[in-house]
Amino acid sequence: MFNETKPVDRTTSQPRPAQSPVATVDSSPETTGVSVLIPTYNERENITTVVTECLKALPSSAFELEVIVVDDDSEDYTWQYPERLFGDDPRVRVIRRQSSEKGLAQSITDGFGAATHDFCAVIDADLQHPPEKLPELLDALKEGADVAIGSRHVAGGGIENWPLWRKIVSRGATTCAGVAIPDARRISDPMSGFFAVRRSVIEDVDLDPQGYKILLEILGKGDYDAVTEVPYRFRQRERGESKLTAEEYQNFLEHVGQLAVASRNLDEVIDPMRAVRGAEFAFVGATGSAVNMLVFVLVVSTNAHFLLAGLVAFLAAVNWNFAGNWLVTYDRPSGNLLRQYATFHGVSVVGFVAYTGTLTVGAISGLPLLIANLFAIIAGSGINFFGTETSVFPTGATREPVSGQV
Ligand SMILES: Nc1nc2c(ncn2[C@@H]2O[C@H](COP(=O)(O)OP(=O)(O)OP(=O)(O)O)[C@@H](O)[C@H]2O)c(=O)[nH]1
Ligand SMILES: [Mg+2]
Repeated sequence: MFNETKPVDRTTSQPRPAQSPVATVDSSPETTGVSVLIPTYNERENITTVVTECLKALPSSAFELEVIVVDDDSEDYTWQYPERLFGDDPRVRVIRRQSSEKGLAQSITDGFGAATHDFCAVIDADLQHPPEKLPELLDALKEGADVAIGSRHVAGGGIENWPLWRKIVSRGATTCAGVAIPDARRISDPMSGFFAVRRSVIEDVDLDPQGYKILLEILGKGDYDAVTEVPYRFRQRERGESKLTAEEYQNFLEHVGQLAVASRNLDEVIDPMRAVRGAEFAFVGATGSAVNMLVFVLVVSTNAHFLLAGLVAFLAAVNWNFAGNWLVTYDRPSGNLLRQYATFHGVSVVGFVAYTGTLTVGAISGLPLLIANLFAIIAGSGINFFGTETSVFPTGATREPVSGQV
């Protein structure tokens, strides 16, 4: 009965039935080559245990193993511990990333580049993922799966002691991922950080994730057919701090936005990152229009001329939009804030002309004032976005658009 799990096609993923310990022992003589990647950031208290557990779970009798710790230059010197404690064990390697681009998913992407085996497994350092389940993930690959996912949401899987809000957020994120990435829809736990993958799945793929969710990047862009899910229980973090900040939630939404474009091959026409900024700009703009409307109504209620009300409302919205775009759309870009503020106002003048022109034409042609004002906002913000992309936060457009992309 065991090992009956046949990899199924890409559109459906099947949970792998719970295996008795006996069944996971690979009886075939040859060993399985596997690279285990562990992303670390300030995991001094956990790193020794997790490396030890991985070495124990994948003995040399059955596995040709390398454990690669990918550390983002932890302040607590996490990267030094494996070097000191496992320095003479050729199976253990440390990559100390000292680039400005910190990030879990980016680290794993670099880890894939350094890995030498055909099977690559990814496991967190804080022991929330059970190293003893690694052989089952690899068995699933040996049985033909291209991607083997440790799942909390199939029979036998689960999450220990998570507060309700995290369960709700995680479910919401899973739904988001399913909406954005068609291939993730039939996978019960696309948000998993515990998985194994055949190198061929990512070989010719330009992995460029943002934030935490490297598996989503692979599901959205990878070249795979069969996915198998292996149940596991996500344990509570015992030691060390969580690195899951609010910024990671924004990273997640931006990443999913990019994958929504890329997984539909729209990245041939639009730069996914620009599409995401466009959506964020529209979101900020939408809140800005609410500010605009509010101020417009307030000023109009003082019997001021509608053009004056429009001017005051527009300036209020411009300032709101500047703050919102600086904070959200362009992620607090470096550069001279005053220059950015002034240029944003300059760009908004052109938008304002379009705004006023549209409002005037709308009012004169008898459109209800509020509708005319709405059209004016759309005309204005449409111009503002490209003006902002090109001259206010040019860094936002650092990603050189490939020819033919907008
Ligand atoms: N290299 C690298 N690793 C990271 C980074 N952020 C987190 N990690 C590691 O990624 C793994 C998952 O991070 P956690 O903070 O545990 O995230 P989480 O499991 O969702 O959150 P908790 O349940 O609170 O632990 C851990 O091994 C972290 O050390 C980073 O920026 N760079
Ligand atoms: Mg954790």
